[in-house]
Amino acid sequence: MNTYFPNIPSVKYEGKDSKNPFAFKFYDPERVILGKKMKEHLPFAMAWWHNLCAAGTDMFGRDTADKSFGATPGTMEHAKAKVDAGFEFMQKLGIEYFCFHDVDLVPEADDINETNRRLDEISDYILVKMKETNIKCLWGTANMFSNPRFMNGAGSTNSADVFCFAAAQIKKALDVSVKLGAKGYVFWGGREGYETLLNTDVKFEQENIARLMKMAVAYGRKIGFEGDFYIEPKPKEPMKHQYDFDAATAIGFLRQYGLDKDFKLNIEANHATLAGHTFEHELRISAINGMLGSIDANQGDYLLGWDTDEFPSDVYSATMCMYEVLKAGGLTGGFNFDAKTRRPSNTHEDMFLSFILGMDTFALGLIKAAELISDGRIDEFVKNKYSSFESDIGKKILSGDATLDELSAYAEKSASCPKPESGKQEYLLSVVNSVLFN
Ligand code: XUL
Ligand code: CO
Repeated sequence: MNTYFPNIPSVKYEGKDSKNPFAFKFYDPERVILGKKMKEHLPFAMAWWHNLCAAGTDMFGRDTADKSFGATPGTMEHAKAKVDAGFEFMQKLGIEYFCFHDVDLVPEADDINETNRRLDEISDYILVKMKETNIKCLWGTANMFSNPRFMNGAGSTNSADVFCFAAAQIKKALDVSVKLGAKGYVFWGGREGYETLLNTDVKFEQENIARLMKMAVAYGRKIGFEGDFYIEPKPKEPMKHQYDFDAATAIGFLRQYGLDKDFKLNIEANHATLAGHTFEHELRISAINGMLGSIDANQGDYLLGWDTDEFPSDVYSATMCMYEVLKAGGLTGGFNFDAKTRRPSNTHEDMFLSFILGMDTFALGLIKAAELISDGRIDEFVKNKYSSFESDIGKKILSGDATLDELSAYAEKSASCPKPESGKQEYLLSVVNSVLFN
């Protein structure tokens, strides 16, 4: 320890009055909420790519941060330095999981055989660290969007050769994920979509994506992967239209191609808002379909409108998220901070301060969501709202025995037009405020 971040102590819970920037104000891992420890409610994960690889490059400017960790980028020494720095980072914050793309771990070589050899070497190295620290892998994935070969898509490509390269990358990423004991395997279809329908056979592309996913499931199960496969919906960016537009679209796709037993969804907050939904909407749609698997915890910016991948600071949104998660009985996956420090927040200290912000925000969200549930006024309102279906004609409708003739006769007999009751949105919002700021 203390090799890469010598000036940063292990981060501990000090309570809300603490002014220590390197302390948690709300995340108290051992605190029990609704019968479970906070750290069990919130299995946090570090995203290898943002935290250990991305150094601030954006569309208009180069790196602002130093992520060399004392080694020359593009070498295996650098890949190993990132492992060492990453494990020191996670240990100091008490983060128990990480997520990775294949090419986050090692520099990609021109020859796929060499890339795979490097992946073997680095995963051996990571495995030793995992055993020493008890840090685990939440999920792995293959980056099938950065390399120019995927410019026309991976599963959706027009080239059978490129399709085979995508298959090869998935096979290796699954091998590494299984070797590291990952709980999940993610498909985020960054290039699975189109810029114009004029050059695109949508049906062909979607069928081929499904074929690739089926092969991945068959291979994964063959090598002993027992976890969940995930689709991570996103409506656009980099493509104009991406096929996994939102939770409902992805669920429809999975059911259409018989993939729904092996897949769940990985819901990312910023992707939800890009799709014109709230984070909680995407979580609710996933949960009611039995497909809420994991979360990419971040937030966007309504003024910028693109995928800014900011660390979560919005307690209101985190509360609504945790309300959905608690109601769904928790996640099988975890909370991966798919988030990056702002470009001018370019120091190693900023990496820690960002995670402290994100972890405290979700801790507050958990505390407040549990209070909302214990308060009971929202649940009570919703239950009463639908109470007309608990007896008489409503009960009959739910039983599935009612016919249109019968219901029409019922309405004709009542004759006078029914008066709907208030939805009381403003009252419910004031309940939320009173719990948030009690
Ligand atoms: C991109 C994104 C990805 C996925 C994994 O918007 O969220 O980092 O989480 O490929
Ligand atoms: Co993501």
